Amino acid sequence: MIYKRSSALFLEAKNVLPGGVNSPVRAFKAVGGDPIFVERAKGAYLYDADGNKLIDYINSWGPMILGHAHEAIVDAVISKTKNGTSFGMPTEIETEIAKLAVGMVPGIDKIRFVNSGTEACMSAVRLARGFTGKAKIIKFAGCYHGHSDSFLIQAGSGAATFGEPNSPGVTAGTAKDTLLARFNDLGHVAEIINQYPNEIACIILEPVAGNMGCIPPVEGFLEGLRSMCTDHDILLVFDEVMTGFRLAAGGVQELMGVMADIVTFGKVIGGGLPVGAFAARAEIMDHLAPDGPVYQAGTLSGNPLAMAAGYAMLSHLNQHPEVYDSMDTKTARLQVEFASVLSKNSVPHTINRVGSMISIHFSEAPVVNFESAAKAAAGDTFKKFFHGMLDQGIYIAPSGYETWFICDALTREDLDRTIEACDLASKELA
Ligand code: KE4
Repeated sequence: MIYKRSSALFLEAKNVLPGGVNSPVRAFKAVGGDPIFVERAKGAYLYDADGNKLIDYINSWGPMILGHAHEAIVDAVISKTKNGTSFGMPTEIETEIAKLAVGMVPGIDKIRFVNSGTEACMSAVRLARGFTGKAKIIKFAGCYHGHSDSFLIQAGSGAATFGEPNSPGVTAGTAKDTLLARFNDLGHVAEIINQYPNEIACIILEPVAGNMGCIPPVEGFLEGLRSMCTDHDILLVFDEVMTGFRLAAGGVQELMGVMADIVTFGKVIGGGLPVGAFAARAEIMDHLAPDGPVYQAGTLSGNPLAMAAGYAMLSHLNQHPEVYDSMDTKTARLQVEFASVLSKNSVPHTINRVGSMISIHFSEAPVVNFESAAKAAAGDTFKKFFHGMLDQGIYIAPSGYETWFICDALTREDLDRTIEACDLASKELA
């Protein structure tokens, strides 16, 4: 496939945008080559600056669960735009989407909307600290909660891709309050809690990790965290920015039956517009300004266009629960067929999947935490696989630390083509 115009656009972008992008992981640093500039998208397909048609397995890193330019969402945004785009005043649509989200997600009474997943997670941790009066947090190596200082300690996603888990600019003062645990290792968490009695405000995690590739919680892990938090007055924060409204209407809390104290959202909740959110029972949320002492604010929080897109998205998912079964079936087929072609081509691999989150780890060993994920992502295998798939018109995340994002617009033929591409691309890996 030809990418001449994308390369030219990238050259121009680099003159005025750091690294030519507005988010590092888009720059193809981990896989080499120039990033592809997209011109438009519809359903499961991207149309790039050179006129190539690609099957999209990023879907804007998760939000486009129904496929691109879904008419219900486009129509909602267009009609809302005609009445003005932002007021900095309360609007009814904010209450409508809040009621809908509270009805779909278990264990939450109130929700605060912000503009990104980072802002949601940053605010959730401030709220946990304000509510408990304690300073330290536990996060897990390889989990990514956005680029707020407290989280850039052994983060996943782009930070891991760059091999700079501890970002310059994060002070020692901040880092000392972030304690790092091994994902899927309850013993390690217990050790840390015993080391810092009565100092830990919350444990924050991706309940199904997606930023070190897809890594499910092992049996009992979430339940163990829940009981440790209850026993030690620590708030359990589920970062469901990626899993929320994707793995089930009620997210991982519904799917796995473990309840968090605070849940954060992003991606799907905004229907492709900039929306993040954090939610909890009223006792916790009422600690937020203006009623409570914990300050949090935002000029464009609850922006009417973003709320309209999010409301259209959540309404569709709420009225069409069959979307979840459909995506699960499609992703299960990819899992089975990928395993068969990778085995046929003697490529060492482990495929992790939960619902419509799936990733191929190029290692025989089970991938259960950041260390094992990093081993699988090391070397050039993923890079070769990425370009092998792209050459055949299949666009997956340009990093071995990401998950494939499935959308429900994928047809049987799209899946056939993806499997064929995986067969051809993996033949070059053995
Ligand atoms: P944003 O600030 O990027 O909206 O959300 C941060 C975030 C928080 N929590 C989880 C579980 C996330 O996955 C993310 C963001 N995900 C990455 C992709 N893995 C965003 C892609 C990017 O950085 O451009």
